[in-house]
Amino acid sequence: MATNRSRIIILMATVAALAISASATEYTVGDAKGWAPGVDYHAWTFSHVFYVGDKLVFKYPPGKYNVLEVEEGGYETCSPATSPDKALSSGNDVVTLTTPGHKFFISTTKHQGKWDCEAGMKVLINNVLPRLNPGSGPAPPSTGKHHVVGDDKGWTLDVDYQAWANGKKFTIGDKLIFKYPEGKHNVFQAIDDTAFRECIIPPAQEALTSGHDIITLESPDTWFICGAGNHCQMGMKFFVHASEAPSKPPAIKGGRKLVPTKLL
Ligand SMILES: [Cu+2]
Repeated sequence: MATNRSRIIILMATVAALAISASATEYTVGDAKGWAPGVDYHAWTFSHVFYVGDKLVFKYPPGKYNVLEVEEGGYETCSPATSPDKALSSGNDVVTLTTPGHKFFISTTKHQGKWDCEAGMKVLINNVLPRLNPGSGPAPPSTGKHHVVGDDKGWTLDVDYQAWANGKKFTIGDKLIFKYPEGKHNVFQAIDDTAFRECIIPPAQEALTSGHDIITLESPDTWFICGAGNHCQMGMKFFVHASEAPSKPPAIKGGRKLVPTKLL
């Protein structure tokens, strides 16, 4: 009896642990390279989508560098507004992403007369997304899956996006995330199949241009094209067919700090 009960408790604990690991992901910043000068953190973040509740682990020789969350300005200029003594410096620093939006981290240390931040020890976590299934904490309601267009290749030339899209299942309410170096590409929704086929670019003000554009699928058929140069003719275009969500999802609440979801 006692054994049975303890087995059940162990089982429940295991299930709980699995549920937690499925809902939050832990990322080692820079993967095997860790937190160090000269690592391309932009490339590292590019292939990830971060959600509220995920953890970042900064690994480095203890005391050599540190980790300080800063505002965008501090990230751009490598000059923290907050006092550097708030920095983490254990060499194995874990930061939980607790709110949606952009997060900026830098090292405020200096080696051989040079700021490590200026040597590349800065990372921008672009647009942390609200968690899809509210677990612990007051996660705002959200629906649908997130799809990074082109997966780790992002939005660029020389990818067969139609093949990419054909291999996925889309539901109305899902979000597409277009990642690309700002200024190189953009994202338009073509008005119909003809405009899509003929690469008719809508008016410029309808473009999404942030380099991290998020579009919510709101209708069964959506056509996406890049309006830069002749990228559309070169194949930066795809068509998505989205099925109705099985049960009507709650309307997406306004006022959330997501990048504009749709321009029509
Ligand atoms: Cu393009």
